[in-house]
Amino acid sequence: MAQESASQQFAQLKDLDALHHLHPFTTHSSLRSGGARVIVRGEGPYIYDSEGKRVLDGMSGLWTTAVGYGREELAKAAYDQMLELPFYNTFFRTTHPPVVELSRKLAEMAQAPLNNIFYGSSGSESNDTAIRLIRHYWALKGEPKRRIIISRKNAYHGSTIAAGSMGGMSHVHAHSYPVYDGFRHIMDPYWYGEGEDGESLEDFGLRAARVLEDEILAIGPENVAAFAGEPVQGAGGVKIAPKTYWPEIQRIVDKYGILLLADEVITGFGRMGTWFGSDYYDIRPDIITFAKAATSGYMPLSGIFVHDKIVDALMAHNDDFNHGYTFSGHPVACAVALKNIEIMERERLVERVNEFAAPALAKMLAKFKDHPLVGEVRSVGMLGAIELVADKRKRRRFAEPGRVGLMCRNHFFQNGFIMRAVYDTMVTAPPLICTQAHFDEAEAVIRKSLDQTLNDVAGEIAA
Ligand code: PXG
Repeated sequence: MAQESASQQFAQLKDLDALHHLHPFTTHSSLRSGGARVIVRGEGPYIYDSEGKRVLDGMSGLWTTAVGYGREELAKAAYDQMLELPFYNTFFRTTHPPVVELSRKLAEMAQAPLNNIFYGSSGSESNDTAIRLIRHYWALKGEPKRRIIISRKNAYHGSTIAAGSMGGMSHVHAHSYPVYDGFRHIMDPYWYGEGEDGESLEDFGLRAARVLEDEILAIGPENVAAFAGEPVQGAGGVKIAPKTYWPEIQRIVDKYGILLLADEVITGFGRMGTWFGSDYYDIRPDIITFAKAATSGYMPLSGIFVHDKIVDALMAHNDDFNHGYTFSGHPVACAVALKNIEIMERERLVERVNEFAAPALAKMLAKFKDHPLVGEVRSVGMLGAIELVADKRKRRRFAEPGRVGLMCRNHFFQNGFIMRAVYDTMVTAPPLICTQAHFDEAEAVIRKSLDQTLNDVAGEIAA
């Protein structure tokens, strides 16, 4: 009886959700007819829905819950800070202990010249801050013409007008009417999609990086402010650049003296087995943007690390940088970030990714490379992808991109493991705490779901 009324309540909740809640990146007409899945609880790497179904969360919420769900310590850190000082702003020469402590901690963790942090509450805000600061920097340096930021196709940098324009997703641009001026997009380092027949990964990496130089020369180096890129493209399909790519990008950026912005909203805070993806690739960004796993998502917090040379330019200029958010350096979010980093250090989660979890994920995914539906598997750190194709020998995709990915994603959820479909690329970013038992559980679901999908599309697969 009690159970029945709970399920009635959830049915009503779904109806109300469809009536009153506009979801991000969602086809609302379909939501109104089917309703959303109601997620009610999380514990460790698992989430639970309103039907009582337990699902292993292979997407960490959305590339976010590094330390997993249900951490009482994080709740306690928020609770204590809320009682002490739930909010005060950091404008007008005020500060508070959590923001100072977090800034000191982050400066210690980052590469040497990144000693200052500017805060926001989302990755999009951070990228907007970075865009404004980059342009302001060049104006302060007496080169105001340097305004253009070059980024990559299929990059995701957020949904605000500026961050969405810096991103390279055409379906986002299509809803910006028109794209905000001053951004150019070059090819992404996606060997599986863009590599030519017989082209090695290494050669392709160099070719993809050198497009940056061509673009700089075409625009005129005197007009270029920065290059922006995610160390690994996440929402674009976990596209992992060949090893030759980032060193060549660094060479080009240095040669033309433009700034390098590393968007580490996904790769920051341990996901690659290093604190930052920039450490993994040994690149030297002038700005790093971060969000998501800084708090494991328990509170919204984002920020940008700023190179000393940019800070020096601000210092030399006796005026405001006219930018900031009410919640820049929110005390509760900062307290939670500090505790989250403490947990990661105490449990050696970053080292653990390196020593155990990343190799375990890679090994598990590699078991699917001979599956008839799978064109490629790839992974780095705790980021992985499976390409679903119609003809694996010819790297031929399915007609109507995304249809098969969506079918597969639904099987995954039904079978108990969340992967996200980026068109027909299945991607995963599991919590950093996953054990071998979790990888085994994921493996069984992936096998079953790929077989079910293969069954659905059997007639479309090349023999
Ligand atoms: N940069 C990167 C690299 C991101 O992945 C953002 C910036 C923007 O962060 P906010 O906090 O403003 O959302 C992101 C966000 C997906 C998906 O479908 C990915 C993100 C957000 C929503 C959906 O994979 N990444």
